[in-house]
Amino acid sequence: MGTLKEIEILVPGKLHAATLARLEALFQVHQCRAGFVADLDEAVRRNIRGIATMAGIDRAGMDALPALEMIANFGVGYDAVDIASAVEKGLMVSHTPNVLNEEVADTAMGLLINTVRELPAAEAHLRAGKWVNNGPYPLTGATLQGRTMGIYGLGRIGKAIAKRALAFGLNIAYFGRTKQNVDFDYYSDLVSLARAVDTLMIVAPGTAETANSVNAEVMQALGADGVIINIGRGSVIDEPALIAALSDGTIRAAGLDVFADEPHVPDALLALPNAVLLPHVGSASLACRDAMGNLVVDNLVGWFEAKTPKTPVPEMG
Ligand code: 8YV
Repeated sequence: MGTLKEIEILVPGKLHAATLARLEALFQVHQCRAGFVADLDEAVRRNIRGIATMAGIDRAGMDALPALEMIANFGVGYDAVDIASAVEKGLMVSHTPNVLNEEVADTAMGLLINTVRELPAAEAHLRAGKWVNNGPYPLTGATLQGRTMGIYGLGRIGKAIAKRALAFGLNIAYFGRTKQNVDFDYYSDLVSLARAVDTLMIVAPGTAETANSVNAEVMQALGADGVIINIGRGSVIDEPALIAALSDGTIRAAGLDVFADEPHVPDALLALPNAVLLPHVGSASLACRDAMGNLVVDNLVGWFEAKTPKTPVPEMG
């Protein structure tokens, strides 16, 4: 076995700067635009054994790299990696669970409070001079108090959100594939969960199973005081149905950190006063991204030194 410095790693698209620096110190690193792996010179492509990526990789990208062994995904969600192709090709895939749980849960609660108590709009009122000229910001129609939060996806991040929501005095219920050994009420389908709660916290990953699962029926079931928060993946929500539900009062408000076609946010959503919109910042603190990036590098080192990455994705068995 050679040294790590002989191993060639490809970074398609942007990567957190500290992560790139650590990778460059350890490996031979090549970079290309996201989605343009096949455009690299054959002489470069044939020696690439690992990938570190925030942007993901598709089948064509994998096919263009004949010596590829490992894909280290920057992020707990790895929907941008074509996992079926990776499994079929016998590639190792890792992700970055746990190190972002608390940061994302903090963001989720901040987004919930901003949405329910209209804090961004209240600040805009102050900055526009309206407090002085027109008087106080109107009382908010909604309160956090007395709410029941239905968590869609009670995994590691969902549980960190639940812990915080309990401290705020909220009741909690959840929906997921399996009933867990927790004290919260379980619902085996999303519509029943939505009927039982007034606040839907989406933490679900972007998979074929979850795609558009928060649809018009779920929004109807949530009801007129309903609030939807999405910190998981944009694909989980039927976005046109959400726009309609926010426009006609089927639900009260939504707080979104993720969107169907990032970084593009539909004009109809931008125009809605009852939508609080964030540019996918759930884990976006320097400290959290440093921790995620270190795990990306540790996974690559673990694979190339001992075939034991720290955090392989569940599909690796
Ligand atoms: C990152 C995320 O923004 O971990 C995830 O799944 O969505 C975020 O923490 C993303 O992975 C960066 O590429």
